[in-house]
Amino acid sequence: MANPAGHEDRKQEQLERRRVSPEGAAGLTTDQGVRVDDTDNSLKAGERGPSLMEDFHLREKITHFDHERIPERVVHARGSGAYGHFTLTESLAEYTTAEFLCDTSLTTPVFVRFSTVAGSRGSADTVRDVRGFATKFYTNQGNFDLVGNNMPVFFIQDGIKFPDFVHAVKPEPPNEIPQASSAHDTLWDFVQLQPETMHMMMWLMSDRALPRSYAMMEGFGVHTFRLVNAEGRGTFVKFHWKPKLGVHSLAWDETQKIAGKDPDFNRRDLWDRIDAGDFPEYELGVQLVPEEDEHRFGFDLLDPTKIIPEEEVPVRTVGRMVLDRNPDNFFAETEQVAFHLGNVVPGIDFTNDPLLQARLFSYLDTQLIRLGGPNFPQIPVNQPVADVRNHQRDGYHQMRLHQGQASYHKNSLGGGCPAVGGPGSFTHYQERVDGEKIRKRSDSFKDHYSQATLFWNSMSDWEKEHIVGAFRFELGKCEHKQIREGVVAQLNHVDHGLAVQVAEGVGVEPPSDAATANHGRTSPALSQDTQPGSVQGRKVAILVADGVDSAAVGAVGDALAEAGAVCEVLAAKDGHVQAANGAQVTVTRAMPTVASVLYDAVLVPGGEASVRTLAQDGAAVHFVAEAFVHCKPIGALDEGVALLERAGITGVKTSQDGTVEDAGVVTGRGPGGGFGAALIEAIGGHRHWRRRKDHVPA
Ligand code: HDD
Repeated sequence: MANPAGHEDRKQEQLERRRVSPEGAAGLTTDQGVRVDDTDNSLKAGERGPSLMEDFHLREKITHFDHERIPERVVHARGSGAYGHFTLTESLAEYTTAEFLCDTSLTTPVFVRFSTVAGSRGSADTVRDVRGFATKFYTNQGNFDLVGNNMPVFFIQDGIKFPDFVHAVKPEPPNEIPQASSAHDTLWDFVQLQPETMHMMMWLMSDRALPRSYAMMEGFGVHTFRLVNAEGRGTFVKFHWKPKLGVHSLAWDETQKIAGKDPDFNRRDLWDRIDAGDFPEYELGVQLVPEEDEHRFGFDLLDPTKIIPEEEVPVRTVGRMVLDRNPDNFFAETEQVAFHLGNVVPGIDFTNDPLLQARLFSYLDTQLIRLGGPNFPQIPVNQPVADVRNHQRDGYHQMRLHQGQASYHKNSLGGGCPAVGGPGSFTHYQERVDGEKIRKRSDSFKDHYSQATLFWNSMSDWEKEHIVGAFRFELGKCEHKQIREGVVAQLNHVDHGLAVQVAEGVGVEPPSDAATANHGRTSPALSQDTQPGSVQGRKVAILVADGVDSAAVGAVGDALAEAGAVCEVLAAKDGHVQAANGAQVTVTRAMPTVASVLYDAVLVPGGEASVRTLAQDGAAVHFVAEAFVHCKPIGALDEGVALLERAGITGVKTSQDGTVEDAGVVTGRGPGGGFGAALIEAIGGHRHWRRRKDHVPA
C-alpha cells in the first residue's frame, strides 16, 4: 500500500488488515456475532413491565458502554494525531547504525501526536502551554519514539521533581480550578522556589506557547541523546523538527477567544490541512557534538534546562517528515498510541540526563494503567512493522496465538528459537560509569539564569512586549502577593528591565538594582521575528452583503487561492448575496457561526450597498476591528475602506501602490494594480505585530 507520495507504506498495509467498516454490513450483531432483531427496545415482561435479566443484548450493549472510557493521560491528555512518513536526505552512517538514519533510499512510516500538557482531554487547544510533539518511527529495526516538545528545554532538571511540578501546574486540589492554565498560585509558587524553571518559564511566557498551527511549530527532543556507530563510537545529539511553514503564533487575546469559539482549533487545523492535501511538513535536524567536546560548553550537556545555541553548533538538516494521513478512529489510534522514551533502535542510545533517566521508567509504567496491561504494543497503532519474537506470554488482552511448547530461553523443544543476538541486535553503548552512590544535584547544573537571559536578549521588541504581558497576566491571577514578589525577584536575575516592567504591572515594588548583571549575549535563532512566512493554508475571510463587487471577490479570491490560501465568503446569513451586477455570490458561512479569531486575514471588497450594509452591522464592524487589534493583514477595495474607518482603523499607513507597509493594511482602487500581490505578501508576513492598535476598541 502506497502513501500519497507513492512510497510503499508497511504500516498502512498492516493497519489495512485491521480496518472494519459498517458499509454494506449485512445485519447488526452482538459481540458474539449473533444477529439481533431489535436494538431499540429492551426485552420486558409485558410492554410496560420490568426489563428481563436474560436480555443478553441489553446487558452486553450497556456493559460495553459502561467500560468505554480509559484513564486520560496524566499529562498531555489533550492531543491530536496523524500518520506520515519520514525520508532521509543525508546519511548519518558515520555516527549511527540506525538504518533509518543511514539509508537515504528508505521511507519510514510515522505516527505523530501533538498535545497540550496541563489540560484535560476535553480542554481547549489554544491555551498557554507547552505543546507535545511525539513521533513514533516504525522502522525496520523496531519502533523509535522521539517524545519531544515544541520548546527545547524543560521546567526541571531531575525527574524526581516531575510529580511536584505537575501537581503545581494542574488545577488546584480543592476545586479543580483553573482548567488548562498555568495562571494560578501553585504553579508560580513552585516557580519562585525552584529557579531551574526560569529558562523554561521564559519560553512558556513567549509566543511559542500559542502556536497558530501544529504545522507551524518546531519540535525538540530536549535531552542530549547519543548516536552510536558501527565501531561503538558515541556522538552526542540533539534532535530538532523545523516546520516548512515557519514558526508562527496567535495573539494572546485571540487564543482566549478561540478557546470558546472553537476549542478544537489546532486539532481542526491539522485535520483540515491533511484532508485538503496541504500536508504539514518538517525537516529533521541534528546538532552533533563529539564526545571529546562534552565539557567545552559553559553548561552541562546533561542538563535539560539548557540549549546548545544554534550559532555554536549548527543544526544539520538530515531528513524530512510529511504528515499525510488522518487516523481512522480517534480512540483506537490517537488515544491508544503509547509513546515511550525507552523505545530506541540500534545506533541510538541514552545519556545520564537525570530527567531522561526518570522518563525511561515513567512511560512504560503509565501505559500499564492507561491501557490495562502489558500487551498494549499489540494495539494496531503501537505495533511495530518489524517482526516481534520473544517468550513474553499471556496477560490481559493477549492477541497472539503463540505456537509450541517452549516459552523460555534456552530451549531445545522449540529448536532453540528464537535465537538471541546476531546482526542488527541492540548493543548498549559501553559507557564507563563509576562513582559514589549519592543523592545530589551536580554543581554543573547550578546556572539557572544565563540561558533565560540569552532567550530574553534574543527577542525582538514585540516579542519582549508579549512576554512582559504574559508575566503580568499570569502573576496578576495569583492571589498571594508574596508569590508575585518571589517571581519578580527571580526575574531580576534574568534581566532587571524585565523584572521592573513585570513588577509595575502586578503591584509589586520594582527592584532597585539587578540581582545578576545581564551578560548581553544573544542567539538570533531563538526569535520568531525572522521566521519564514507562507500563504499556504492561511484562512481569509471575505466580508460581503448584497451589492458587493463580485468581480473583485472573484479576482482577489482566485489570486489568494492560487497562492495557497483558503478563502471563505462571509455574510450576515447563509446562502448567497446578490452582487451589484446581479450575479449571485455564494456565502461559505454565516457570520454568526464564525468570528475573526478563526481567520488569518480579512478582505473587504467594494460595492457601495454592500459596504453600507456591513458598516451598519455591529458584527461586521467588530470583525474588522478585532482582526486589526490582533495584527492581522487586512485588505480593503474601493468603498470597502469605509468599513475600516467605521471600525476605528484610521491614521494607519496603508499600502496603495503594491508595497506592504509595516501595518499590513492594504487598500486599492479595483482588484488590479498590485493589490492582490500586496495582500498576499501581507498575509505571508503572518501578523503585523508592530502595528499601533491601542486606539481601536475590540
Ligand atoms: Fe513526558 C507524556 C514530552 C518529561 C512522564 N511527555 C508525554 C507526552 C509528551 C511528553 C510529548 C505525550 C505523548 C503522547 O502524545 O502520548 N515529557 C515530555 C518531554 C519531557 C517530559 C519533552 C522533558 C524533556 N514526562 C517527563 C518526565 C516524566 C514524564 C520528567 C516523568 C518522570 N510524560 C510522562 C508520562 C506521560 C508523558 C506520565 C503521560 C502519558 C504518557 O506518558 O503516555 O509518562
